Amino acid sequence: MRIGIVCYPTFGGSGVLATELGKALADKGHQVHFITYQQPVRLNEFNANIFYHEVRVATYPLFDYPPYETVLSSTMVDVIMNNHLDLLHVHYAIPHASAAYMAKKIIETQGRRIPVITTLHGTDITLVGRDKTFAPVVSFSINESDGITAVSQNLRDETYKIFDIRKEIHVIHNFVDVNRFQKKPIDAFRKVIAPNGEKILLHASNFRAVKRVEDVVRVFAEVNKYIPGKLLFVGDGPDRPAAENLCRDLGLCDHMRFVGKQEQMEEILAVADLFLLTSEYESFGLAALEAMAAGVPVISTNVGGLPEININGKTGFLSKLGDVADMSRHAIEILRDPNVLNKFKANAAEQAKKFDIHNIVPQYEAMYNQFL
Ligand code: GMT
Repeated sequence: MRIGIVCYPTFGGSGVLATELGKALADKGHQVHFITYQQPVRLNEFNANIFYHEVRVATYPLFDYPPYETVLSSTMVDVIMNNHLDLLHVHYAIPHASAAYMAKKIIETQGRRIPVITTLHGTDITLVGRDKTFAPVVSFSINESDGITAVSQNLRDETYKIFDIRKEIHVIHNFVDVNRFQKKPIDAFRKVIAPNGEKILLHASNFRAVKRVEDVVRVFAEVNKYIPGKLLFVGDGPDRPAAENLCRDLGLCDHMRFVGKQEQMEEILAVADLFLLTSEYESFGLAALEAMAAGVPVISTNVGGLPEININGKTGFLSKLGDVADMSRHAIEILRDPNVLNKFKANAAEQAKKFDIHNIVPQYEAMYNQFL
């Protein structure tokens, strides 16, 4: 098939998932055309079946707000027509689903039809999408998509609750290439982070308010009273200064490192002992799944789709939102006994296999075939 993939090119989960899907489809012999405003961060190796089309918005003195969505639709039309695409798969509803609707209508005037699949990722529904400044367009463009997928059962249910969706939403869980995350820890790297054999705790996100990164710091502060530890923060975003301030207030800066945006998550996860995810909402929690694939147990909140991947008392623990005491207690329970830690590590790695790339990508292919 010739497939167009529209996504955000950044480190956010939807962009990562869309890029990994495109790469996997290309490996299976499909021709994949990425359409976005920047080379996606995980699109970092050459593949003869992968093409990248940049959406370039021209500036003009009249435009206080450059019309990205218009240019995106025009680029979609151009790529569909000139590369004879069979199907368009858009990730994250805003503004990709409405831009795809416009492109689809334009090419219909030229006698071409193309199915549009929209994958809902999370905040496009539960946070941004439900805001009344977006909601009518989001709802309309989801209903106008030929196929709709959600990355968890929870997100599917939330979408039906929030919008009047009259079509079937198929759940296709996010996936991970388990093989890629089974890296041996680099001893020298571990020694730099934890020179005295401290346990390494990890958080990776875009540091948005929804992640509650200050709770991560508080959990670590509590754990560190009983178990010598180091906390690695991967990623960047608006709440990073708040996390840094809190670590200064608590006198913990020597125990924490903010390593910024990183592409080689598998190398970092290979040295980690525990992953912390304290979010207010996660439709799925791809970062947690990547941790589990690397054999890292997860301490998380019990929100959204997280209970669909993190099994309480087995692959980690689930706590109520904001319950720092409970999360700390569970983290200590896992970390204090090497036998317990090893059991949780093995369980986490085993659970991740259910979401392996080889099990999930065929579900997308089956869906494409259904709409072609
Ligand atoms: O807000 C984010 O964390 C980024 C966002 C995105 O779309 O880039 O992530 C969402 O999609 C990911 C991939 O499907 C999910 O794993 C995340 O749970 C989801 N984030 C939220 O629901 C907050």
